[in-house]
Amino acid sequence: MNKSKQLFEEARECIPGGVNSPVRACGAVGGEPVFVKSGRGSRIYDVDGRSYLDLVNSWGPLICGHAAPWVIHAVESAVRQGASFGAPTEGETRLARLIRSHYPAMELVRLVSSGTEAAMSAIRLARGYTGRDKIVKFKGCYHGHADSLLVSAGSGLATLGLPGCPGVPAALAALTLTSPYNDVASLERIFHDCGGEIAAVIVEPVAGNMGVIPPAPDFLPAIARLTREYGTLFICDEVITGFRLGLGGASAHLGLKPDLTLLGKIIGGGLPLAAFGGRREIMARLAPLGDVYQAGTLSGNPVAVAAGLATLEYLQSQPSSIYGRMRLNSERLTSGLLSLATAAGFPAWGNQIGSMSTLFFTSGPVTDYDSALKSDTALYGAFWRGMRDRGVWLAPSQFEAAFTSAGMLPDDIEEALDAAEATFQDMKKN
Ligand code: KE4
Repeated sequence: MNKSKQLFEEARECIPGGVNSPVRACGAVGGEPVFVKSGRGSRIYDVDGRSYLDLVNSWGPLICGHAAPWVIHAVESAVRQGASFGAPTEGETRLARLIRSHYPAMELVRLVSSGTEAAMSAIRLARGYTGRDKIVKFKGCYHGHADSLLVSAGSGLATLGLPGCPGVPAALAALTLTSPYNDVASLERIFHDCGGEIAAVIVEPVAGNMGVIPPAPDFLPAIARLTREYGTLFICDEVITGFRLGLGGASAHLGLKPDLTLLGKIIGGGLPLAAFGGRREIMARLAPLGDVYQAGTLSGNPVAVAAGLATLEYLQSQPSSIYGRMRLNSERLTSGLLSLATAAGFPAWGNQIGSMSTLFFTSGPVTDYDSALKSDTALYGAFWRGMRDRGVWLAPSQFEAAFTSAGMLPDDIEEALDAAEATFQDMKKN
C-alpha cells in the first residue's frame, strides 16, 4: 500500500471523511486524496515522492507559487517575534492600507481568518445597517459555509450533489432568496416583489464555484442599479478574484463600487487571513464603534499578515509582467485543453478570465449554474484521474477553477497539455 493510502486510512479513523474540507476528498472524481509532503514553485510533492504540476494552488491563495522565498522569510521573521498577541500590531494597519490603496471602496477594512467569516460578518453588518432581514445570492455561487449562505451553493455542495444543508433552520434559509447567475430579469422580479425587505445582494463578480463563469455585461451593473434604487447593500465576494484578476481584482477590472467587499485566499499568502470592508458609514456600525458585533481571537494574526504583505508586495512589484504571464499561461491552457478535448470527440466548453479557468465537459455555453450542471462529471473524473496519473494536479471537482501561479512557466503549460493529450487518447479507448 502506498503511504498516501495508509495515511488516508489513518485520517479517516479520526477526521470525518479523512479530510478537513470536503472538496479535498476526491471521491466525486473517483479518486482518493494524495497526502502532500511539500510544495515548491509550480509543483507539489506527495508522501510517495510523486510530483504534480499544481493547478489548484490551495484553491487560489498560492498565487506566488509554493514556498516563495520572500513569503518564507516574512513568516520566519514574524513568528520569531511571537505568533499572536490578541492586541493590535502595526502590520495589520499596513495590510489594511495596502488593501485600501487597490480597493478604494473599502474605506474601512476589518481583518478576519477565513472567507466564511468575512461573508458571515458582512451579511450580519448589512442586516444591522439596513434593519432588513432578506438577502439575495445567486445559484451556484459559494460564499463559505455560514448558515444563511448554504442555499443553492456551489463549490463542495455542487461537487457532492448536496441540494441544501441540514442544520440550517428553515426560517433562516427562507430569508435567503436565490436567483440564476447572469439573469437580470429574475433579479428585477425579486426586487419588484420585495426590494424594500432586502438587506444585501451578495455575488461573486466572476463566479469560481460552479466552475469559472464570467458575468454577462449587463449583470453586475443591474445589481448596482437595483441595490442603489432599493437601499440594499451590494456585497462583492472577491475571496477568489481579489488580487487574482489584478491588483484591484474584479472591482478594478469591471469598474465596480460595491458597498462591501470580501477578500481572502491571496491576501493571506497561504495562511488563514481574510477581510471585509466598505463604506465608512457602514463599517462604523461594527463594534467597538457601533453595535454590530463581530470578533476573532486570531483576527489580523501577525504571522498571517506577514505572509499576506509579502505576497501582495511581490504582486505590486511588477504587476503587468506577473499578471500578464499568468493570464497568457491560463489562456494557453484553456485553448489547448479545449482543442484537444474537441479533437478527441468529447463535448467541451472553456471559460477563462485572467489566471482562472475551467474546462467543462459539456458543449456549452456555460453561463450559469444550470448550464454548468449539464457537464458530464464522469468524464471530468476520468480526465482528472488521467491528469493526476501523469503528474498534473487539477481541482477534484468539475465545479471549481484551475489557477495558474506566478511560479508557472510556459513549459509547465505545455507539459500539462501533453498530459491532457495522452489522457484524452486513453479516455477515447475506454
Ligand atoms: P473560506 O472560508 O474557505 O476561506 O472561504 C469561503 C469562500 C468565500 N467566497 C468564495 C468566493 C470562495 O470561493 C470561498 C471558498 N472557496 C472554496 C473553493 N472554491 C474553498 C475550498 C474549500 O472549501 O476547501
